[in-house]
Amino acid sequence: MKRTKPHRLSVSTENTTTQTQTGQVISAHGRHYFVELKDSGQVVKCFPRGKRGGICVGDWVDISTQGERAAIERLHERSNLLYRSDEMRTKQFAANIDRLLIVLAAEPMFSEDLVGRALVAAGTAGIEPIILLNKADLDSVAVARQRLQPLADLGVPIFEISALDPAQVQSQLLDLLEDKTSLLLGQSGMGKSTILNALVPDAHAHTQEHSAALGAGKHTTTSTRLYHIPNSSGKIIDSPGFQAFGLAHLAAEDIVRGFSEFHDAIQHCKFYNCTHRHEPGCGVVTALENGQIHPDRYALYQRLLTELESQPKY
Ligand SMILES: Nc1nc2c(ncn2[C@@H]2O[C@H](COP(=O)(O)OP(=O)(O)O)[C@@H](O)[C@H]2O)c(=O)[nH]1
Ligand SMILES: [Mg+2]
Ligand SMILES: [Zn+2]
Repeated sequence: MKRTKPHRLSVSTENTTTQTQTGQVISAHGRHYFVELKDSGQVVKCFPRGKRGGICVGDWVDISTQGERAAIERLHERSNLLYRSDEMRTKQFAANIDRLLIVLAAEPMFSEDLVGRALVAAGTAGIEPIILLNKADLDSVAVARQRLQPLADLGVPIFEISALDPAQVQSQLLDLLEDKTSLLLGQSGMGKSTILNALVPDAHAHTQEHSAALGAGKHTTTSTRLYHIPNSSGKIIDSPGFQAFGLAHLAAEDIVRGFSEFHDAIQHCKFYNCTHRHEPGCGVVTALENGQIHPDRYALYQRLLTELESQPKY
């Protein structure tokens, strides 16, 4: 669909045709975005038309280009959106994701609380989670493996990898990533950028080691970015680390849904509106007492509900 616009003095008269094209947002930088065009693969710097916030990496958009200028005109409907909310602010991780790759390591030791939250967020957004237990070359991996046992028991797939061995990472992960868009998520220092480098050698993602070698001090990924995996139809998104993972945007029912091990137990609750805390005849509390629900998971559930209740109401 082509439309001719009247010439304006400030614009080059060579190209005044407005073109509308579809593309995917591959990185977001506050005011502007980089969009990869679906047809040509060309990457275009775009500004949102007007005050349209909320566009994030992974989004499909229609853009219009006129000469050198490109504007995002329309945001396509998303299949999902992964985000967190902390202290009244929401932070979007990425949209249209098939897989959440939760990257963990024993050095520094990962936080079980944050992993639990990421799993709840994935569950409620309908995104399949996979845990990548990285730095498997270190002896300390045994401690991490043990701490992950409750999640392994729940059926969350766990892959042990060493990102320092790219050939091994490729043989373990490439099949899994084929045809999918996967998001690398985890605390900083767990090895996300190193895994990305193993899968996308020309991503040149700055790892901390890289910069340390250059004497530039620690460098951490500061923005989210989508990459194509070479010789694969898979896409992978690297993201900055996070220290908090608030879920206050979720309703209590969403939180419950994020705990798959509660599902059967809930069938036995006496009250239909049971919050699974102090109600008599609660199936979840019974399952906890019988050792069918792990106490750490139940404690996380209680923390999430308490946080939800302490949110200001509008
Ligand atoms: N021993 C070991 N170190 C790793 C491994 N993967 C990453 N690292 C190191 O861990 C540090 C943090 O890695 P980085 O990829 O920047 O983590 P990110 O913050 O999650 O992106 C760097 O010094 C990496 O060299 C691994 O599999 N084994
Ligand atoms: Mg990084
Ligand atoms: Zn209950």
